[in-house]
Amino acid sequence: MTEADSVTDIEQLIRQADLAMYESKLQGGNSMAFFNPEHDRSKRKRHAKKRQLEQAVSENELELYFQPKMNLRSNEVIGAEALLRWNHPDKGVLTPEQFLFDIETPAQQCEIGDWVMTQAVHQVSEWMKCGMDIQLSINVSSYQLDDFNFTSRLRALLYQYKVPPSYVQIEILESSALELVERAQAVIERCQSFGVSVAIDDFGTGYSTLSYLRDLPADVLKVDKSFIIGLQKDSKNWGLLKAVMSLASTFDKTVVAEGLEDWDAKELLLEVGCEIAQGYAIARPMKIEQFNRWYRQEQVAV
Ligand code: G
Ligand code: MN
Repeated sequence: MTEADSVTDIEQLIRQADLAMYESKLQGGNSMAFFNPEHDRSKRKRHAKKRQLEQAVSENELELYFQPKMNLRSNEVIGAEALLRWNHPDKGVLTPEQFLFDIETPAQQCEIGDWVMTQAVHQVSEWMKCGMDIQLSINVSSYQLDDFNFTSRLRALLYQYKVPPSYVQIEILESSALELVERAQAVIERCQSFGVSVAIDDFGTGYSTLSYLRDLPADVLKVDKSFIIGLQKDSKNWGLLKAVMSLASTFDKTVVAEGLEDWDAKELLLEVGCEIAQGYAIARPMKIEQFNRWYRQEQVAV
């Protein structure tokens, strides 16, 4: 062991003893506490992740991708969904599933959600300036649903960027809507009161009961991709989709099929009356420049 090593070791020991003392004080003092290396490691890891994500925002590493939604009967592009990506300096392009679960504080979750919403509304206003009338869907997390400022913030953004509310749709995961039924109900009603429509995302995966379908006043059901991928080979999913279409018609909701990966499923969707779809067969989520090029080509083709 070198002299430098032993100095570090002593400093480390003092730091660890200090942490244990702090822990004991947290317990009200006059108690014993031991330094726990496992807790220390996971705490450091959490801090590192939090810092990395703060850096991602400040270094402009977050980016929105855009995936179109299409009417399969008319071949018209009827809107798009904004999808968050993190251009991670070491790990490449990450999807929200790969990093949002790591964020533990509701405040940081809301901060990212707010960044997405601001960029999305701004993008709609940019499209409007060049004559592209595209309704954009924005994913909203359960943390945002639980934030009492959410709807007024959305309204303020629409006002700031002069975007008509009908050009924006929010998507709430079925699982978050079920977790916070009353909040979801309030947010949906509030959004609709000023003209923003609401979709229930990943529909069919959140153990939804029929009473929620009746009580949640959403405009759109986005049937989860697990029911649509390989539809042409799966009669059970086909049966479920038919049942969803019939329920949707009873409750006056529009259905969007997500995960259309294969054009072979198109006729089946149209046969049950599901006209709107999103998925790799139409286009993958694209960076803004690519999306704009794609959209212009589609306009020429229609
Ligand atoms: O849950 P939500 O609908 O927001 O999920 C959208 C995600 O699904 C995006 O990350 C997008 O990349 C992915 N996605 C979009 N279209 C398809 C598709 O056709 N197949 C599959 N497997 N994933 C898709
Ligand atoms: Mn979505």
